[in-house]
Amino acid sequence: MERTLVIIKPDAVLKGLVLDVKTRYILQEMKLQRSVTRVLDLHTASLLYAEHRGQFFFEGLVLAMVSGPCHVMVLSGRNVICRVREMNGPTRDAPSGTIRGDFPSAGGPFNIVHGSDSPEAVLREIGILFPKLCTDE
Ligand code: IDP
Ligand code: MG
Repeated sequence: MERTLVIIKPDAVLKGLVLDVKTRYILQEMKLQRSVTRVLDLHTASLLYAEHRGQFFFEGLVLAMVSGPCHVMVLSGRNVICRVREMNGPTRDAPSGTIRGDFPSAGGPFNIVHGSDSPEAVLREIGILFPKLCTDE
């Protein structure tokens, strides 16, 4: 069974969208392995998005991610990495029917959700946010 890491970003958490977004994944036969609401610190947010360091939006992205609580989840299921990213929708101009398309956001870094984009990213991101899960299993 594949795993992925999903983050409901602070703007969505503050708007009270956690349950609605989470339910969408669960209805697609994805299993919730771990979930926690926590405020990321600057170091953790920078590590998570390290691949974007140097891009014009990096500082704004990191500040957005520490601007309030995130809801961080590990989901498992068949082909879950790809299916979550399809459900989330593209980074910009996401169509309706996708999570990013259906829930309003302020745009820029505030696009409701993050989903890991590869098996390597899953391991790296779970290692940052749920280190115990990595050593246990
Ligand atoms: P993804 O979240 O769809 O995988 P990435 O290209 O990996 O998209 O970018 C990571 C995050 O960085 C995006 O979800 C978004 O929050 C932010 N981001 C990406 N491009 C821009 C931009 O042009 N302006 C502001 N923020 C951006
Ligand atoms: Mg990405």
